[in-house]
Amino acid sequence: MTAADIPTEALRTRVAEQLRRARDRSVALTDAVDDDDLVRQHSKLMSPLVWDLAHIGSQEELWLVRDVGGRVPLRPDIDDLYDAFQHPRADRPALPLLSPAEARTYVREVRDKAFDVLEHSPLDGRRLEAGGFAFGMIVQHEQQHDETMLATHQLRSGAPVLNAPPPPPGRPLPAAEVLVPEGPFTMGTSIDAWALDNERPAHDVHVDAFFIDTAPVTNAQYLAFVEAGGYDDPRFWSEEGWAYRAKADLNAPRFWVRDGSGWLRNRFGHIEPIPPDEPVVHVCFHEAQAYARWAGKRLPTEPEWEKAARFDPATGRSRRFPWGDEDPGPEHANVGQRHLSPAPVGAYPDGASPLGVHQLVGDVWEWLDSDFHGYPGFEAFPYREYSEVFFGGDYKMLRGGSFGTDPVAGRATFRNWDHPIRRQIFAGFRCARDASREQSA
Ligand code: AVJ
Ligand code: FE
Repeated sequence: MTAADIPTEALRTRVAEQLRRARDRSVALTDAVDDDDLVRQHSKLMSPLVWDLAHIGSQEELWLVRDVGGRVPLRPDIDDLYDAFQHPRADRPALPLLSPAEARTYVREVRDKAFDVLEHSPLDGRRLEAGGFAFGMIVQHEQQHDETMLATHQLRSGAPVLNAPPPPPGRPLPAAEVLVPEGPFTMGTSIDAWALDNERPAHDVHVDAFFIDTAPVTNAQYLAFVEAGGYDDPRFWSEEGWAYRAKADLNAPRFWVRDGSGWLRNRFGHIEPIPPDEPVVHVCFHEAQAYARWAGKRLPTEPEWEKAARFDPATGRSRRFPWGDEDPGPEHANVGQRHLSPAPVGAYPDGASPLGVHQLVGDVWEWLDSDFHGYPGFEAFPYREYSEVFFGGDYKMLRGGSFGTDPVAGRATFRNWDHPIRRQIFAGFRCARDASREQSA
């Protein structure tokens, strides 16, 4: 949806639906475990689930109830506890957090007020309200934390508690890679009403011709790298990657479990065979880069990825999604936690880009060889701590969303970033290579 095109009452209905959908997911992710599991830290990398829940409410109170609504604060006393910049994740379990029951009551009370604010907002006028931006931002914030909570579930030990049907079957793809022609394309957006500050403004970027894989690297392909001794050969690793590989003793993707001479995986508590045709997931940037070098390729850059995902050579336009401008249906992409794993390669022929690149959106976030910076003309909005404070930091870009990313935060302009050593996120990658030699030949 480009919310700007929608009449106000339809937009209000749309916002309400999106708020409800996000909350249903947050409730499902937190009701799936007992109170003890909600307050426990399952990994130093993650917050206790009950922190995420109350933090979702806290951001909603800040932006919708107080700022948009101009209402009196519900709980000004807890602002600091749920400010992500005040307390690193590792410290959060020791804070005097709201109990699970208190957190549930709090997010419900905030939501009741937010719905009242929605009823009265013109969804127009000031920039925060135009096109329902603040509501869209808060929906995306909740869905992003839901994906984070899903990653916490993956880190949790004990019996499985989440269920979903398996993804659709894969199919052979006509080609392993395609040529993306040289030339400019429009990167980012200035018209998508719910696009966040770091996706703006739209601007032309020249991209040299390059080849990009039509699918993400699969478990079978990655296993070949593991078995070929890729983890033991410094030629394939950057200096920084090699040092981290040694320090963290990396030898396979996270959640792969040794089984005699082979491997199984732990997926949300299920120990199971590793499906060969699914995109590999839970690798860090350094592992992705080492694989690409071993394969004689490289990771795409962020402009390359976005051009492959959005550029329509027939019209020269950039699309919202690889398949067009409409939001993903179940035939387009593996998103929204409909399934609890990536789908095998070729499972979404209707989701391919005009150039024939598959599964750019959904399945796994894709590591890219680009750092996080603002686009030319970037303006922090509505707060510097969403994007700007991370510019120039030790981050690599990720694009396309995973099986755990809701489509509301999964458009092809959406930018994600993380430290190059992180493996708990649902991240994989695809490879690219220069086309310059072929072009001039
Ligand atoms: C955009 C996914 C990197 O989780 O750190 C959540 C999203 N920002 N609350 C994160 C976010 C504030 C952010 N990422
Ligand atoms: Fe947050």
